[in-house]
Amino acid sequence: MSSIKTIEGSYTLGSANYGIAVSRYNSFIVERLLDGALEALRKHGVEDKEISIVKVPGAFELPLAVKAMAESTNYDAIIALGTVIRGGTAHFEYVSGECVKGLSQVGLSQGLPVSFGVLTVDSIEQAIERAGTKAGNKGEEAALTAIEMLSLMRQLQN
Ligand code: INI
Repeated sequence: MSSIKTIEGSYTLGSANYGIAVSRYNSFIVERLLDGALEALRKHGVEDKEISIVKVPGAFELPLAVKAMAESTNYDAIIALGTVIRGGTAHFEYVSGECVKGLSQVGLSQGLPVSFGVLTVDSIEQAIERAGTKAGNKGEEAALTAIEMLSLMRQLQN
């Protein structure tokens, strides 16, 4: 029998506080991502009192809000939700690039899980597909990732 130890997160962990940062731009899509994230958290036993929602204007603003949330130490994991559509903006690359870079920096510098639930797509059709229709729900996926990564971090930091 191998003596190699494997450490992996799971969806069962004690109580935890989750912050969800939501950008209002393309809100008709982002609200579906939020529905998916809330459903996933509740399905895994997270209570509503353990969830806070913070709203910002657009995906570009997500990193700053998530940084402040992380620094507040009120949250064990943060889920960032937004939608950037290439067809809808000439500065797609800037908005999506700064958003992903900023969110990943916050997670690394603050040492807490920050899930990337931001759709970066070519068209509204692709966004709809990834917001709970044909191709899953990116918000649900991000929430599940937050739970799993928090469980992993708790094991690694023990
Ligand atoms: N913000 C988004 O979240 N998605 C977009 O598709 C988008 N477009 O198309 O421009 C967008 N722009 C706004 C941006 O995030 C900032 O709010 C704005 O530039 C002010 O800083």
